[in-house]
Amino acid sequence: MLGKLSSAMQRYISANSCRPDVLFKIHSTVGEALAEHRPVVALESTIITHGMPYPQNLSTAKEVEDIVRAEGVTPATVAVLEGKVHVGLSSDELDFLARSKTTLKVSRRDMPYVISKGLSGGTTVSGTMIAAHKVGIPVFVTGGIGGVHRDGENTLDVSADLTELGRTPIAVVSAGVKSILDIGRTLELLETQGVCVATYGESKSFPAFFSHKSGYTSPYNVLNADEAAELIASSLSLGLQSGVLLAVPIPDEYAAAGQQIEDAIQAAVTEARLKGIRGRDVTPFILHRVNELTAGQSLRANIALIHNNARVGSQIARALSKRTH
Ligand code: PSU
Ligand code: MN
Repeated sequence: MLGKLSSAMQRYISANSCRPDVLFKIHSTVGEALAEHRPVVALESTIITHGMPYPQNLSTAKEVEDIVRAEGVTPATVAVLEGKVHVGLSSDELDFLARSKTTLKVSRRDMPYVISKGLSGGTTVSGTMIAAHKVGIPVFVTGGIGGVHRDGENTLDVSADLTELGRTPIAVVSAGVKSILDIGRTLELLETQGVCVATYGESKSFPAFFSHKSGYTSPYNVLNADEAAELIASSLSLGLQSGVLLAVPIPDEYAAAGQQIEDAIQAAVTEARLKGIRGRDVTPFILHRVNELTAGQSLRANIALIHNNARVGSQIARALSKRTH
């Protein structure tokens, strides 16, 4: 009986796993680009649903897609809509995500529930990496990844983004790690997970999202898109099954307001603790409070660095596509 059940289950799983028509909806522009081996960049959507306020979330999502297109690359924003993983969104779908107040934050652990219930949500870095990998997009651009939270050694609040980077072969382009997190411990855990971390540019200094320097260094640096592509190609050829993290420093002109943002982060982290904010709500709460406390300065810097990451990530995707096809 058990044998029968499990073989039926096996058939069910293999029939449904990754069937684009059942679990995935790939936008035609993305499907065509992939079929023709043209470069594609994956983009996340928790930043839209939980990372930025309306309407800047919507304008930023559209600007980022436009930047990617202007680089000759196809954008593939990932989200779960009514229980299907969408890879590439229409303008109406972006609009829905940006305005909705009920969408969930979808990380690896949330995927089964959200899909089984036909719900909708923005995918985090970990959720987006899973989708990008299933459909064959090797490069993914975001603002900042999750990490080990401050006091994480006691709370064990460690983002699933870090373990995802350890188990899914995707190159994530980000501006490093926000100093709402414990950057030193985050880098330690990335090492344990076998994630190849490199700063993009001439310095090995590991950027802290709003500033070039976190006080920590990356093990490596890559000078340009070609070197980054070479690094990613090597990781893929080795079949390591782990990810690569490329940390792109924020453009100089936006890196100024460091201390004010740092003070706001300190206040927001303390407030989150006093209010007993836990689990998936911690990061959105802190992002929201830091934006309020800096009168929008953190949001402006955030938008500028995502634009920059989109440009750099697209150039990397182009260089990688040339190498592999
Ligand atoms: N950091 C930001 N903006 C964001 C996020 C992180 O500056 O929007 C989002 C990303 O989607 C990231 C997620 O994957 O938060 C991490 O959440 P958590 O810390 O709960 O793992
Ligand atoms: Mn967490």
